[in-house]
Amino acid sequence: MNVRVNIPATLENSAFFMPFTMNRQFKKAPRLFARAEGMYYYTPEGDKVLDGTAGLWCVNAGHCRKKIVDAVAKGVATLDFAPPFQMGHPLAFEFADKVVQLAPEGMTRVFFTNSGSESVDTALKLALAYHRARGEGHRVRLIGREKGYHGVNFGGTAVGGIVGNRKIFGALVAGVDHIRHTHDPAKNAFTRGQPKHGAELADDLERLCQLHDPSTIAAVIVEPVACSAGVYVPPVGYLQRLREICDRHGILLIFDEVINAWGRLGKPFAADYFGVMPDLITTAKGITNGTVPMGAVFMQERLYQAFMTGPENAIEMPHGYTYSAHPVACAAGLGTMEVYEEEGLLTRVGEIAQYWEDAAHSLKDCPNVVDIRNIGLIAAIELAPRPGAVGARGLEAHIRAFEKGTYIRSTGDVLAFAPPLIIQKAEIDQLFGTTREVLSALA
Ligand code: PXG
Ligand code: PLP
Repeated sequence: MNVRVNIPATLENSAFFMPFTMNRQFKKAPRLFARAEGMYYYTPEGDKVLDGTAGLWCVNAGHCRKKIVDAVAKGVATLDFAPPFQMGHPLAFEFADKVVQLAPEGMTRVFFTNSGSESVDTALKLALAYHRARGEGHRVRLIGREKGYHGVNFGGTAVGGIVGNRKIFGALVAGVDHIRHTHDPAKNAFTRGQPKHGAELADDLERLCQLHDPSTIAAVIVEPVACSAGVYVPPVGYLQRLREICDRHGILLIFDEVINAWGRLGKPFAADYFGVMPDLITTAKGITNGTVPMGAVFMQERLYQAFMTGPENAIEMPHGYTYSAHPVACAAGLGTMEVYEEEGLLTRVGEIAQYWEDAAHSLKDCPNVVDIRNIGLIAAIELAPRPGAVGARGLEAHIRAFEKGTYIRSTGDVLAFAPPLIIQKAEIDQLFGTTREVLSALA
């Protein structure tokens, strides 16, 4: 397919205030994608670029999959919008019943949102409301973790632990605290899979319980594998220990699986992979293969039932979005689940994870590489920062890789890899082969 694309003469004065982007630098030298297919993006000039990041960790089945494209086209032509409050449409119920079947056992109910950020704020509100509904309205505190990323709404920014994303936005939400992150390069550098050291870092939650009194804490939210801040894999036994502490004190455990879910680790959800069951799971991204914005919050049956106790003529949860369970998103999601199931994508990563791990760690001898981390179809290569210019080396690697036809993410000086789950061995070789060339030439 050869599509003509209009390239603006210059973007330098464009009205578009780009998100999480160095606007002025980018608009002087834009990097644009004009179309996509399978494992590849194409620039407006027609150059082919291998997608090493599944878009932004979301296009798990690869790009422009016919079944999903057709489902979206049919969906939008059939029902463009339906009000979600006190009204409904069939696809919302069909999709909810479909995704709870794929969700970890016991996650029987689902609340739809339009993004990971909305899922996180929804889950935090559900946690507070759940305790209140059970007569424990004194549980008002929310606990996150250093280096956590939980989106950009106020709740998610507050429980998030990336300093640069928080510091300019004032006091955020009251009553939030954070446990320590799990990154320990002195003991765990170049670990393949889960680090051996660090389960005891979960005990930091016990410290906060003793500081605030556990009866004031509503919920703890963590990413099982923290992705956005630079890929931090949980130490062996760590998540189990968090679960035990939450159980001891009646605290809800929320797994933020916006990235981890939908096959990224070789199981449908990270909760399945690690064998630890949270009370709530937030997700988004891969739920529609990134095609139409959508997010979801899964909850255990007892949480749902706690809300179903008042008079039937009262709204049980005064929360929701204009676009909750949007019909076109539900259509995209149903098409996506069909592709995932037909191609076994929710478990395929198990077959290629070893090859992936070996390929990632083969770059250990490249200049400036100080750590390599991996799990499932996720890898991170951490570079030493240039003196006085943290992040510059990482960004330059990202740009040079793009110029060589490979798209990888950089977050600070960490390069992040998380391609579509359909990737073949030759493409894994290409991804890390290009990265080797880039790193070898990078000062
Ligand atoms: N929670 C987690 C764990 C995420 O990874 C969000 C919440 C927010 O989702 P939305 O859909 O509101 O963006 C995310 C999103 C990166 C990167 O480069 C990661 C995300 C978003 C943008 C960039 O690592 N994760
Ligand atoms: N602000 C105003 C003035 C609104 O009327 C609405 C929704 O009706 C919102 C914000 C929330 O928008 P959404 O439901 O798309 O999140």
